[in-house]
Amino acid sequence: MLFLLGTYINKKPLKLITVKKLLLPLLALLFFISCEKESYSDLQMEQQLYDNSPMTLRSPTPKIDVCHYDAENNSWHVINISGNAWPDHQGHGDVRLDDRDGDGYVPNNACDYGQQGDCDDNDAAVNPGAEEVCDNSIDDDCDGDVDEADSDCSTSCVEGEVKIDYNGPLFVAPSDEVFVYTWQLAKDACAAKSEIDGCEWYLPSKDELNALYLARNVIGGFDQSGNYPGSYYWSSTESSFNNAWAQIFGNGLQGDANKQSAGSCRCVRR
Ligand SMILES: [Ca+2]
Ligand SMILES: [Ca+2]
Ligand SMILES: [Ca+2]
Ligand SMILES: [Ca+2]
Repeated sequence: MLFLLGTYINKKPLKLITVKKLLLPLLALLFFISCEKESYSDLQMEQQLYDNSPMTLRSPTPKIDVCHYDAENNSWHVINISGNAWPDHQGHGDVRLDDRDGDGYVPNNACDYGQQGDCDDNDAAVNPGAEEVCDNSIDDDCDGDVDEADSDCSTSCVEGEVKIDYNGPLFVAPSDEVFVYTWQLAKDACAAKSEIDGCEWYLPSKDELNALYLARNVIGGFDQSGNYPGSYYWSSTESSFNNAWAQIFGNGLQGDANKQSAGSCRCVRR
């Protein structure tokens, strides 16, 4: 650089304006070299610090957000602390907000922080976006209602349906289907009923049908005259290729009947 500068000075008379023109790029160059050296030495220092640092510095404890009470201002604020510091904060009644179970929801908090409402931040299956499971004694969707008390577990598919207990809850339609049917059409009638209300109705099995007969006065609406075909109820249980089981609701007798004969149909669901 100095050599080039010397050559330039020899060829032309040195004027003040020329010196200015030369001085500025020269200073810029020196500044650039100086910054480069500084950054390099910073890097070296950081590298040394990293190499000599204890394990905790190399793998820092994850930071967590906590909702912290500021007594001076009587207000709550989110502060970001080291996970190690959490035990010290517990005594302050702080609320943790780091979504421990990773389900996307944090607990309700006075800081109005994040997607709130996680009533169990140790169980990713429990949060406001979950579906209520109706038999686990847990408020899965965090709406304050557990299992059957939750309207999501409402068991009503049609008005007046009756729940009886036969190998668990068995729900019975409140009335017979409107016609008498051959066996296949009786099965179809329950399938069609499901299409209408979205509930999974089906023609009861032979044993389920007998449970209906035993509870006939609680359920109501059966033809108990004993007359064919209205008092003959189809079950879904086949006895042969051509026959299926039916039950007479006049006397409770079960017998197999030709699938082409007529009978009443009472749909059930689980
Ligand atoms: Ca959570
Ligand atoms: Ca949860
Ligand atoms: Ca539940
Ligand atoms: Ca619930």
